[in-house]
Amino acid sequence: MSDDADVDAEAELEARLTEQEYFRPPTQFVGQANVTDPSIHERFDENYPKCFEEYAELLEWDEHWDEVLDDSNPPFYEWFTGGKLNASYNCIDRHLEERKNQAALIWEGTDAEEREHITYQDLYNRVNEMAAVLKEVGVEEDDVVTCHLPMLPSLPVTMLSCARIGAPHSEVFAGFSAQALADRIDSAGSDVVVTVDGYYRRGEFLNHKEKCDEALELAESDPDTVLLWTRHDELDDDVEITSDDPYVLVDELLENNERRRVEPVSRDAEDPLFLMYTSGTTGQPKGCQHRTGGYMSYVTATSKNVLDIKPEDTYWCAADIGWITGHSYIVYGPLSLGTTSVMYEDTPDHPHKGRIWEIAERYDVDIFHTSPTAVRMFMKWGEEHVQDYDFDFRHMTTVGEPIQPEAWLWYYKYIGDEDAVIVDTWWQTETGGHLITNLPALDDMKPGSAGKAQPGISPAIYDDDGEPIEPASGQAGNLVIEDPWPGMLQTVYGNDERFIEEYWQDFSDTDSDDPDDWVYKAGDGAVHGQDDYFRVLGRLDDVMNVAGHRLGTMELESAVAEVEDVAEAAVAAREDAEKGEVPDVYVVVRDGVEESDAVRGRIVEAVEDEIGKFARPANVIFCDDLPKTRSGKIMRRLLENISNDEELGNTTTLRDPSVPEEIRDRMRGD
Ligand code: 6R9
Repeated sequence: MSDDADVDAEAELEARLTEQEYFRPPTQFVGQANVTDPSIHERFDENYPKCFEEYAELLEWDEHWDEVLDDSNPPFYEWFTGGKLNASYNCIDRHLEERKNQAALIWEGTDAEEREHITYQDLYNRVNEMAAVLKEVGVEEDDVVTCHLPMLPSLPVTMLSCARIGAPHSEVFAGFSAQALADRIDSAGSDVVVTVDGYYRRGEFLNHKEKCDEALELAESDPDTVLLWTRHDELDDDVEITSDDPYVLVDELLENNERRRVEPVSRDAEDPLFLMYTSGTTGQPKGCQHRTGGYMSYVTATSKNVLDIKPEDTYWCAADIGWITGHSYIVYGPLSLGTTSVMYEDTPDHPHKGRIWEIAERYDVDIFHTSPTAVRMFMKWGEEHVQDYDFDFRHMTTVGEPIQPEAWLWYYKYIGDEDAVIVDTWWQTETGGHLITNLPALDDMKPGSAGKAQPGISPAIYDDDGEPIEPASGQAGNLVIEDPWPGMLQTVYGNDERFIEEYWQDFSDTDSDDPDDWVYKAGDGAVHGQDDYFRVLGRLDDVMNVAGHRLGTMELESAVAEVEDVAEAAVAAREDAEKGEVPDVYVVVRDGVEESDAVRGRIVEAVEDEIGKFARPANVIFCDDLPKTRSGKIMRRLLENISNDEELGNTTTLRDPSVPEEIRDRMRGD
């Protein structure tokens, strides 16, 4: 083709893509998909909640359940009661007969030459040995083990070892700071913590143990043991263990336990599998507690139905296991189906901007899962970084935030080559697995829309007074889920009251024992369209979504308040072309403190220390006063208007209506 023809083809395609609202899944995809029968929705609706037995039947149970759903004490629903199973057995042991020599995990390190193909047999050996190590240091069934591990094989190995002995894990994303780790160790009451000496970021070795050292100082509790994995064969030269540390080298203990076998503990379906802390609207992060039976059933089924995973596939979810996406869709769902799951240690631009596609080509990846933030970044880097690599995805997905149609189209065209199916998956840490997303062979793709409800899932839109808005009305409102589902969180760890307050109280009759009176609040705004597709608009509460990571305004504000120079502070989300949202901090300094870059620096540092570098404020804006109501509540919505250069909303309820304009003037004058 000549250059001119290229340009014409491109223009024609762009025009078609812009005019077209729906995209058909490719025929060859439909022909091979795991779910092809459109009656699945009806079948599930008619048989709720028994329909979910189909999901549980994808697992091997030690004992069959008595009842699918016990809803006698809402919102403390119980799933597959009386059933018994082990998650590590389901992810490993049951596959050995058929595929012990197939890779369960393919790990690629910072350096492309450093790779591991961990077969199901290897994974079995490693998990048994690590389970023996956990037992050796005194971990017992139901003890919560806090992990602070990056994208190394030791992370899934540790999680599955915990699951094997029935000790819930609580993995804290490696990017979280020492303070955040300390808070989570305290909240979970962990006696045993698992970390690693270091890992690589953009090719540089990061001393990761340091964060744990500091966390131990900051924590109120006093863990007995810290199990320390090593990134290389031995402890890195720059990392030290002093004699009074609670650190023990995992490798040394593994040596004592070579070839040890640990029987998987038979867990009640309702026994917790793990905790995952997530940001809420108030106070400290909440430990979302996930059960074994319902969670495993739900993530296995959605991995099969939505991600269309087959055991012979090579599947790559390019997320971090430290977040729920990685738990559900790198580790538990894919391994439960016996597929090959890819992990990569470093960033997408290391050592060049084509690294992701190079990996996709090398392992012949079939299914690729990423976030809209990553898609926007790839788009900004340009398609020239993609085109040199020969890969062919059958199926692609996005998760974590709404995807703009332009980004979707770019992804479809340049990554999917217009012949892959794409699903946009809406769900949350709390929901365990996908709730709103199309079944890829059944529904047309619609850029910017998450699609239909999953079978048996009942999303609805309610107005602010708690009244249901008519289905498919196209009117925006609060996204709620009316009926319970197996992947839902059990509670907030150790705090049932907070569980009710955060998720149920607003739209439920909390005095009632009738499950119909209980409705789960997602905290997102959404629209239910005539085509039965849901478009998710974003958080309605004080939670922002920075590059797909959830951050509570309150957490950010309390980090800023730690800085002595600060009298008062409020945080607002600024829209950002790449990260979706970024935090702007509005600060009133104490009397006598000079507004300076030094103060700005201390504020940024405080946020990095308290939460992590990924939460770094985009701007620190000094002001004389914050916009407040007469009762003294900070009106963050107005600050958001200022950050995004929008019209100021109603200011008449302010104690001093001139404040927002003053802030705006000062910003413009700066
Ligand atoms: C899985 C995960 C949950 C919040 C959620 C919503 C946003 C997630 C989305 C989406 C639009 C999608 N979100 N998926 N918004 N479209 N497909 O991301 O969990 O970290 O708990 O975040 O993310 O606001 O409420 P989590």
